[in-house]
Amino acid sequence: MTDLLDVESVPAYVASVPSLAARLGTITEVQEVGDGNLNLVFIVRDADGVGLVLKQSLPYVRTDPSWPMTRERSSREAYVLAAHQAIDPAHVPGLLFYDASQYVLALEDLSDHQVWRTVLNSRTSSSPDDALAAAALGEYIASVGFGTSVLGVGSAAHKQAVATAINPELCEITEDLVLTEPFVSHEHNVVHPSNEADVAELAGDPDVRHAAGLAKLAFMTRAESLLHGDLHTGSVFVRFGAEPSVRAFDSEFGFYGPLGFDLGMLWGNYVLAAARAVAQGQADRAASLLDLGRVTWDSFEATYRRRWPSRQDPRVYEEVVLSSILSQVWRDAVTYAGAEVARRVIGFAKVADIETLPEAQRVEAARRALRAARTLITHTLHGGTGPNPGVLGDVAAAP
Ligand code: SR1
Ligand code: MG
Repeated sequence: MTDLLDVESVPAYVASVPSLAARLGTITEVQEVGDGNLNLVFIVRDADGVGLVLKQSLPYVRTDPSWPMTRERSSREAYVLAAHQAIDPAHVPGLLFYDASQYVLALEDLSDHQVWRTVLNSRTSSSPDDALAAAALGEYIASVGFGTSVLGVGSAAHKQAVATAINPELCEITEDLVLTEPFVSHEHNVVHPSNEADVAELAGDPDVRHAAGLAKLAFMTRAESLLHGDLHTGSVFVRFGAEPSVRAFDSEFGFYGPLGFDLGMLWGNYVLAAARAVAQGQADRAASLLDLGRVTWDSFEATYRRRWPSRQDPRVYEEVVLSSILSQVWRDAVTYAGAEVARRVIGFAKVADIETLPEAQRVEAARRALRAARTLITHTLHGGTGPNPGVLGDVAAAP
């Protein structure tokens, strides 16, 4: 029997878990701060300001309660978080405790951080802080991508982990929302009437559906690394200043998939932020947002190359294999970036980058984003080779 937590019941819940109760004095503050599509999130603090976060999955989609959703996603998030924490603790929140019977994760309190998307959307000029975050995420993606792959753990451990970490229900959401629905007619697809022709241009391009189909197959079949699975700028906490910190949270969509997926999700969100900036008349800032793609790639590649000498079975994994892996990751990432842009403009889970703009700017940002999406999705199919770290800037500069 599970009970949904609320601000009144949280103190009793904490008291019932000795390891959590020991962390806090008398609880003086409980706030529900969940603003995502899926879960309840509480920040709990004592009189000294010591805090922790409780995250509990609901049995349905928070933003659409008629849509049932497995609560086992909490176990998957706990698994991914623990695995990523073991490899790259600096870039994820600490997992303090997991309660499988109540679907509750207790997490490190990061309320001195902000959600990166919120920070990006509030800026009016570019900031070197964003490059810092982009580089940290490249490091994270490469560290956990390499560290959970066959190259990092070897054949038997990888096979076992792939089996343990299956996440069919949440993968199906991504297969539908990211890799199918934006390219077909679907009730989830809603755009401003002035953008309908832009959507028709994208969805009417047979190369877009061809590339999306291949990307979907790869997502469903290529169990390379334990991914975060939903690495958009709203899944990243940042703290800038004297003690910078960048943490990828909300890994409930995690599973073993193509490594380029996490990179592509992030790149797609840089494009969305840039589309917003252009529509706001901030062309220079848009260019620096697109350059974050290069920053993340450079840091990803450098980190991956640093880890490469520790690979399992170097008998056949020679340097030439490293180059091929990096090219494959890059090609996958470009396609997934395009799919992410398209679905955030067209589909069920839209983003504040576009949605909070005044109407005329919103239409312009959506139009630019959809054009970029089309170019990105078809880039590899049209012969685009890589790694080309500047691809996002190239796409934006295309006529
Ligand atoms: C029904 S879930 C919709 C979206 O929210 C999550 O954050 C994922 O991005 C998912 O695609
Ligand atoms: Mg999320």
